[in-house]
Amino acid sequence: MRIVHVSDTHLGYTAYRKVDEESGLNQREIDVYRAFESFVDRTLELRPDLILHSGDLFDSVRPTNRALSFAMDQLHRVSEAGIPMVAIAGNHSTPRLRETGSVFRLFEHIEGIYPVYRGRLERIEIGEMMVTALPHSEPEMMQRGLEELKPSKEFRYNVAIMHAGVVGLGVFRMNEFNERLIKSSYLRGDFDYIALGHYHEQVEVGPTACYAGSTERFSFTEADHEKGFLLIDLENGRRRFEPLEVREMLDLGPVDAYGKDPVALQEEIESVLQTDLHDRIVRLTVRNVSPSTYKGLDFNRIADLTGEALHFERRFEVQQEATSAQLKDASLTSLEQEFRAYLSRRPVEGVDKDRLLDRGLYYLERRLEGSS
Ligand SMILES: [Mn+2]
Repeated sequence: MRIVHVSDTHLGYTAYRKVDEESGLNQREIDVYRAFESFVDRTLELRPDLILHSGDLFDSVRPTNRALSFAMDQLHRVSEAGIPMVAIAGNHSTPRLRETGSVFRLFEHIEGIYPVYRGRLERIEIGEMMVTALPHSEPEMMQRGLEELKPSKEFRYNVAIMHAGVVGLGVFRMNEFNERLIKSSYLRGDFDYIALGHYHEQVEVGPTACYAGSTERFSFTEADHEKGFLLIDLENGRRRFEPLEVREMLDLGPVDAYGKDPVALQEEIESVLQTDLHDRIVRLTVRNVSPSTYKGLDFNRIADLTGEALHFERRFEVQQEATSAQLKDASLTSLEQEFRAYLSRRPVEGVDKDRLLDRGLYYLERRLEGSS
């Protein structure tokens, strides 16, 4: 009995300005589709008995028609090959408001595809195997699901599938608004396998529990990750990582500018950029830059040197008197953190600050869901 475990495919994701010349579409959107298609190609060769997709199939609650029809085509390929697939909803594909409805409903009409998206634990029997699936759910339903999570003695094989961060000896989370976190003690060793989704790096987190990681790189924190999916043999517990070829991402630096004049710093930056950047996604971080050194840098030259990259962003941390602030291309750690920090600095009169924080986060989350 062999299963393929894949996760966090984020179909419909777009980033940067580069457009694919052939299709006229955003290059990263195409990259993400290609990674998924290669996963399906490879899986059809491997012919496992079951595919588990542990969440965030789509990047947003309301995928575009293009992302949706792409997913439909690929799931039909899987269905026609006669390989059953259980796919659970993750936090990126679960509407906060029930009435929004889930796009996963459409997959119920594809033979052999079992979408799990109703915000509660469900059990699916596939031959000799029981799949216990816990999709992204409201916290109390998540908790209830965790308490009901046990293998069934009546089945020869028992696997579980969940979408959440895990906290225990290690912490595996994405720091997103609506993520759910579960204690590692719930990752019972008496399941033959527990397929986890949400955390984007492939990692083992329990005796039989693994994150498959995402199929593409979605942020610079993933620059060094290998991307792919897992093949698990339930007879002997062996797991094999199947890599997917995806676009390279380079997180260069940090270069420390402390005490350097513009000429010296420029030289060091240029030497760091002496690497193959062609078609890659590149970021350069330079720390402790004084305002006068910053003004003396040759940014046109830096732009020339990085012109071949698919995307280049520079993160210069320029010192301002006692503090240091980021200039240009500063990416917010997370909107939530920004908002929390902002509120904590502001005096608020007449309303309860915690309530205000709650409401603010609620609206931010809804806004994020509305965007695609
Ligand atoms: Mn997720």
